[in-house]
Amino acid sequence: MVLREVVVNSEIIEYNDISGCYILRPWAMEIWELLKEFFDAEIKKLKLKSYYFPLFITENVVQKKKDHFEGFAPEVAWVTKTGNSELEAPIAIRPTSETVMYPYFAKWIRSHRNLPLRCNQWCSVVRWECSNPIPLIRSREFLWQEGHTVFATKEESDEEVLHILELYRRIYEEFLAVPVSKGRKSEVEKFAGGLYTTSVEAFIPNTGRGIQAATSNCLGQNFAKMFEIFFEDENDPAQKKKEKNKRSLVWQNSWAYTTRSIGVMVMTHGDDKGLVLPPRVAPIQVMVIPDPLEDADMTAIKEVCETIVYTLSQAGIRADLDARENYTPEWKHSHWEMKGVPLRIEIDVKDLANKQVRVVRRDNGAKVDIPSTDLVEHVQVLLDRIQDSLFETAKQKRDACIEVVYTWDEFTAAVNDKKLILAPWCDEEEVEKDVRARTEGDLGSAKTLCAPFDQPDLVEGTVCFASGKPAKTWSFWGRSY
Ligand code: 87F
Repeated sequence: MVLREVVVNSEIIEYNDISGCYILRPWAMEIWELLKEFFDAEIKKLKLKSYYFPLFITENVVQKKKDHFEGFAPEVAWVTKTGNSELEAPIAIRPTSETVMYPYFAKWIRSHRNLPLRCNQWCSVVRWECSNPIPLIRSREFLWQEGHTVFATKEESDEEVLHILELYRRIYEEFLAVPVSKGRKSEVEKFAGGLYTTSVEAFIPNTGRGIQAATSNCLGQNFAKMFEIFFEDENDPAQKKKEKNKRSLVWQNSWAYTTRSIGVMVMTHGDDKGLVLPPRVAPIQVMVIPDPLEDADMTAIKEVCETIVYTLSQAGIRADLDARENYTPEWKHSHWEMKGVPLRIEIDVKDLANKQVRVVRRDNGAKVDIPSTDLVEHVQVLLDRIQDSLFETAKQKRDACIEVVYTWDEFTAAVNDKKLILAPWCDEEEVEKDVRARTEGDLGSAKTLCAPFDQPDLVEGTVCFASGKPAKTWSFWGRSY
């Protein structure tokens, strides 16, 4: 089933009358909240504090910081009117919050005692994309967390970039069961305002496209210069003596992941029956469905079902009962399959008599009868197995798409084959631009995804597949979302 159908049929989203805008239904919001619970707890260990900055940006800030918005300008949405009157100056809706936050960072930071400053906010942002919208993957408004941190030294900043990137890897691999590669973005693909950008990159075998799953940027001191964010440095002897104009520029990071993560998970695991949810992010992990055969003692069956849900819930498993009488068990089976619930428990009179239940896995359809007495243990084991198996399967499929190429001909053939390409290259901006131009077509052009941190050996004398110059790094290439 294609993404557009799965997300609607499984009640993840509903389409809205504005193109590129979607209603996130509880099935999406509960997944988002589970991810948020993990991520928030982790960043609080890193002493991140919650903030909320306004949605609106004044025009003069946008104008003043043109360089930062350059290239992004066509995507910025503006409010120009209230009621019937035109605003004196239009107000932008945040596409990201650097320009909203950093003037206040400049105000709040005076000395080394104000550092580090660590700020995170959960909010939505608006980017008025004109290319074809895709639910959760490319929408005009989306939810994210944006972390913005300020340090006295580059070392602290570098260390945090990688720590956050590892949290993003865990969100994808340990929660969403989606394999990702950590790496560094090329000069063309990095956040232009920053020093360097790291990312986790996923790949969708069915469509043969790479997708940026989250980014963690080291901004260096570029924004500090633009927004005049200085501090008095105790380690600088000149500053200790309070000499004028001897303040230091701060070092900054910014990082984000978005509701796109849910879209990547849906595309990775979905099948012909609909959504397949990894247990760790499934709002309901086990759905109990009574099977009322003729003449069955429904009261007894229901009681057992309720006890099961209670017992599983007490053990910390997210379980629920579908006791609706106006739907058949068959209808319920396909409904909860469509919604991707990892395990279904079926109970009929025979099971009741045998003191057992039938457990059915969503991911592979396997059915097992389990004695009611050791249910919790069995369910726990099954949920863990499903989680692992979804990741392993996705990883095998992704790895099967990786193609190592050395020459331009191999490269273009692999692009046409929708591969995730790993190629030696010279790491030059002009060469990447040239590759883009030469591969431009209806499906878009080939770009770098990242230079993976996990580098194969680069044998002395290896040349760039595109320019023939000495290769400096291995890089992932492919068409992307
Ligand atoms: C669209 C319109 C205006 C992306 C935009 O990576 C500005 C922008 O700055 C823009 N689209 N960006 C880059 C965002 C960079 C940065 N922001 C904070 C991140 C992480 C979170």
